[in-house]
Amino acid sequence: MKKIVLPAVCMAVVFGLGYLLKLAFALPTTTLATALAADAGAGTRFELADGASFTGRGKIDVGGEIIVIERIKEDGIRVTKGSELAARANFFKVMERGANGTTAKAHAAGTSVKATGTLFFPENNATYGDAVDRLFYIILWITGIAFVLTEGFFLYILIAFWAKPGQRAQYSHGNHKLELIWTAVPALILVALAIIQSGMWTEMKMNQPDAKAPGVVQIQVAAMQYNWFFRYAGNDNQFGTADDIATMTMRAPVGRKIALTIRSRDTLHSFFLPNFRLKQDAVPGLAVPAWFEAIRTGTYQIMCAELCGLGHTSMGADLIVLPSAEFDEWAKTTSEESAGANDGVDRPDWHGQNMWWWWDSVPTQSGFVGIHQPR
Ligand SMILES: [Cu+2]
Repeated sequence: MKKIVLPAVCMAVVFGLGYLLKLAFALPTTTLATALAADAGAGTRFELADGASFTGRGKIDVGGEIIVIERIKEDGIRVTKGSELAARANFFKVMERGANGTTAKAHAAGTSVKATGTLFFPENNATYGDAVDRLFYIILWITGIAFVLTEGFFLYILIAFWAKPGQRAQYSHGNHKLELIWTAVPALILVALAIIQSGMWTEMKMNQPDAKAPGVVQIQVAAMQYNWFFRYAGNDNQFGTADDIATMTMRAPVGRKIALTIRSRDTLHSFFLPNFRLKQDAVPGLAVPAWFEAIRTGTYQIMCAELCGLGHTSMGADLIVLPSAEFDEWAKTTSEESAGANDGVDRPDWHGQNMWWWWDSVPTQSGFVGIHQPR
């Protein structure tokens, strides 16, 4: 009996410590700031206190039980039943509800909305983000169970075989059968994981959006110690012309594919959008494609995730996800302003940086998927 109690206690201790850690890092809750329009049909718009928003069509019955929303496709959110709103992990949940089934307007504002970020992740805002998170949790469970078992066993060994006076230590040469098992099992798990995630990898890395397809927004991303530079083709849809938009804040429309070409002018950087589960190295000499599609508007962080020098920690920018029409308006106006400011001269500077000698000097063809990116 004692043989079981001690290992069990040891494992419980390890597990308990892990759980305490999880509690210590619990996430805050955000608030539904406004919900416009009363009820059914009217294109209810929801805004969260942290600046995110989405537009729903159909009913939201915050005071009652079920929220029924059809998300409007033009706003970038797949049309789904609203009952999924609470069920789907990476959208938000309405946690507190009014007393009876009245309208959204009456009850929604001020409603506590739990951010669906977790201990490990901020809220997801990418169409493929759920899949990434699912893979993470599968791996976390596997490694978590292995961690508790091995650390618990370690603790048990420490206590059970504590030095006693007059007792000599034993020497062991190991056990071939055991070693074979604990090598083969992880190898099999790795192979299984590789198979499970291959579809997701294909979607994220191989199926790059067709940059010329309608609705797709192309953005050239240049990393340079210690800033991110972004460039849009502008109204003529042609890079390298006077009406290019050069900016250090990235803007993107919700619900449309954003095709990025990421390059570095000096050293290794890594273009990281935590909310979009997108992390892609910027490699000198390569033009690396990446893409995402936002499911919600709002302002999000862009970071550098590769130690690139003394200023690495401050190498960040904002990504502002706008409603589609608002983005188009911004792009049109800003492109016209650029054309004016550049006096119609092609190959304009990038936000005060003369990038063209460099941009033209290295190949713009991707090193790992072999797709051509227009200059
Ligand atoms: Cu960097």
